[in-house]
Amino acid sequence: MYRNRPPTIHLKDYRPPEFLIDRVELRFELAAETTRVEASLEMRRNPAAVRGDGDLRLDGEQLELEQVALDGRPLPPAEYRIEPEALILHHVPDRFRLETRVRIHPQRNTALEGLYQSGALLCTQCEAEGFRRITYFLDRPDVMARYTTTLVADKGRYPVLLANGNPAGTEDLGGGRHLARWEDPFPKPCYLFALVAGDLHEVADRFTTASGREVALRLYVEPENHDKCDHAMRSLKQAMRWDEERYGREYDLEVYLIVAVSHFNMGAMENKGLNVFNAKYVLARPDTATDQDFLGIEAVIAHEYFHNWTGNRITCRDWFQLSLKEGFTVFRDQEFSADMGARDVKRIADVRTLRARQFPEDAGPLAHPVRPDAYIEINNFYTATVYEKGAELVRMQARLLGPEAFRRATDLYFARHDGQAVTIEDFVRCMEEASGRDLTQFMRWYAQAGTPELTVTDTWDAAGGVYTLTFRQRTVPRANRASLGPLHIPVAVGLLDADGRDLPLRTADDTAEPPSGTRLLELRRDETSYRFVGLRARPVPSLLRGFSAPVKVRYDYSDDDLLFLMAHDSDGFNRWDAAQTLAQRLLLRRVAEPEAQVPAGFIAAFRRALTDADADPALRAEVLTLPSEAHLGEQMAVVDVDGIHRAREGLRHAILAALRSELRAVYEAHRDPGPYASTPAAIGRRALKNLALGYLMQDGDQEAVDLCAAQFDAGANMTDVIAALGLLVDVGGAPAERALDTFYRRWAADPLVLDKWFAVQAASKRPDTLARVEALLGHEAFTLRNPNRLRSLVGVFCSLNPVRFHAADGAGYRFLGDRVLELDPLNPQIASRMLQALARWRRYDPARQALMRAQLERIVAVEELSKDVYEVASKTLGERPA
Ligand code: B3K
Ligand code: ZN
Repeated sequence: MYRNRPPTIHLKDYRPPEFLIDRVELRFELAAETTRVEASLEMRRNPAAVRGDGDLRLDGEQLELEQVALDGRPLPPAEYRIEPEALILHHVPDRFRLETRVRIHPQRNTALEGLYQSGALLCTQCEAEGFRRITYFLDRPDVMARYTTTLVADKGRYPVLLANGNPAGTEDLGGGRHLARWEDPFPKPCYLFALVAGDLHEVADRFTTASGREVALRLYVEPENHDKCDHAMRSLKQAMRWDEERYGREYDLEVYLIVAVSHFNMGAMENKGLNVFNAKYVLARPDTATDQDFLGIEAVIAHEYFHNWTGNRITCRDWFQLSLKEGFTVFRDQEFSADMGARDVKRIADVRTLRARQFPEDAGPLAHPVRPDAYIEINNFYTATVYEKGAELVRMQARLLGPEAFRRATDLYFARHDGQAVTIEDFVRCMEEASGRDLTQFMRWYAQAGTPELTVTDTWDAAGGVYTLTFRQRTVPRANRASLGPLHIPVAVGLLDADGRDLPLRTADDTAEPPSGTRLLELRRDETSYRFVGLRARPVPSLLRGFSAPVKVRYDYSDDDLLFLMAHDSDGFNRWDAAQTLAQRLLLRRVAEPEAQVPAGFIAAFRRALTDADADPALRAEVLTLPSEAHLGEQMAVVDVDGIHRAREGLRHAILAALRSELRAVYEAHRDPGPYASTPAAIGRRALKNLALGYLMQDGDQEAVDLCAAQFDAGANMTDVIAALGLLVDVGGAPAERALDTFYRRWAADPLVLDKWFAVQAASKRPDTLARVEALLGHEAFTLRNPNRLRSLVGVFCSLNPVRFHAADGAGYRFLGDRVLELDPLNPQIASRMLQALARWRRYDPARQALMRAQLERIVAVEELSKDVYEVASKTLGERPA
């Protein structure tokens, strides 16, 4: 598992597998300490592959081989070789049955990959390459087989035994042991294998598919969580219906199972018929989960469900194609959430995430194309680029094709590739064939890293009534690659008249009168100009409506233009974006000149947005949220950590000073006395109310603290409680300590709620936050072995608290370095994630750079480093091309 200077895997080296596996029979004798795994594989030579040396090389890691037999004949050791990561058989026939028996140790598995123990449960995580920790296999996604799984276990400890597919019988074996058999009729790659064993509470429901088939839905949770499943189950049924209506996709097995586990490296996993979830994305009750938790559950439940077609029925040929399933499935879940909730708010949230996580990634040492062409450890490539930028690429194609052609294209994709392991080209070819469009140039988006910059200039010819927009695109190539040339970029544009109304966008070439509103321009060259004719006065352009492409737009808006767009743009996304640009501009100005005045126009616009009772509260809250410190830092050549913090806090003070009574009125007007509902309207009201409370708490005066403490004490729902707690903690003192204490005593037994208790302390603006975080490492409820707990404390501090993490003395960096080295031998995936908080080290002042670099060098010097951490540390230092 540990090695220095591990090899790089390249896309160009892809070869079809020499052997195929048609059928897999697995038998597990499950126990936490030692589990025995028997595998019987029906194998044959792949007629489509080039014949190699005749050897069969099976992947396997940390397996104790007890026996290997070929067509029933046990092999003597001379006929095979065991390497640390492989079992090699010499001279196998063209068709044969291979049987192996191995021992594995779930309880000792702290990496949470393969078969592991979570609490009293046994469960698996195989994507990307965890199956090789369960049995010897061809662990690659283009080997698809039919599986039968038999689970044998102690009946008392493991009454529930689950695996992929349909249930195929149970047996009592006597002596307190029992057996369950599962059969999956659909061929699948081994990364979709799963099993779960434990004492679980079952929540059952049913779903009738569009064609009338009955599907049993079951959610499995630890018994104490039996009353936190309603929202997840409702979300699942909505997702199933939506996929039928929007994509014509029906579910295909008799049962759909979801298990919630407490120890999980990421959000959830789409194993065929048996999703395994981080409990965080299943369990919700109004008093334990926030609005954001409710929305996250809806999105992740849907995402994993949608994978059944985009990922499972049609899978990836190799791991370089990861975005084939992830980009498309994220696009699908984003659209689902937009349909279930508030479309503009959802788009704003998604773009916020893209700008906050993907843009920096794409500009830093770990930048890679949506389809990477090289990796050391594939687990490092489950990134914002592959997921979120990948989703934007599918969104652009959907937009270029239009809804009807896009539906024809996805229908074609499902019909043509069902049961196959395919590539991104296969997907895009379906887009082309169904629409007759040529997407050759569009394919560059998948191959080129870096965020394109679009510089826009305009001219106005008053005499001729002609307005010309000129677009210049530029992508700074990343990761030592040459530029691939200009991209095909869809840019949705509107033109506003002096009253803020949309004008028709007519060019001299148009034969028919174009409608007023948005026009989709398609840029294909380095520079493109559009001449809009028949205008009476110079319009104000509304550029990149709905964020129609993942690019940065540079256009020299005046402050007045931005105020105008904020007030009038018919595109909700661009109204918000104008406000963000304006606030960003003002904040950056105040970083340079701390005494700069806040323009009256800005305060007036904020007042209007705050008090505009006709506007959607959720959108008002978005508009009034200032850009984050991290986002502001990304806009600077050298990140001024303290200057940004001061400027942002200063502007918040100024807003409070100018709008105190309005904020108070908005707070009062949006208090919701009724019972909790997770509807978009109710969520929006709470967002606006808590935003107002945040501003009111900005100078920590007694009246505000009392108001906040009262909201905390009222305990109406977790959204309101945690918002109040976070604000109290930022102000500090006795009210904060009292609230923290109350919260802890109330929720000590609920791990997901306790995570929030750790997180609010790690996120605190207070100067002594690192000391507190360090003390919390020793808290009885803290453990490095639970990824959620670790993310709540260490992750939140290092990634979401820039002013404290980047303290000038380097204490934050040392803290992170210590945690990464402590964690790497236990759980390399999480250690590597944490380390990415240092990715942007070159953007800071020389003193901070030196301190961050010292931590990276200290890490990369360690002999026995995981591939995961080695890859991130060495690339971040620039020792290897990304
Ligand atoms: N496919 C999984 C992610 C697996 C991550 C492996 N390191 C969850 C998802 O995207 O749905
Ligand atoms: Zn996914």
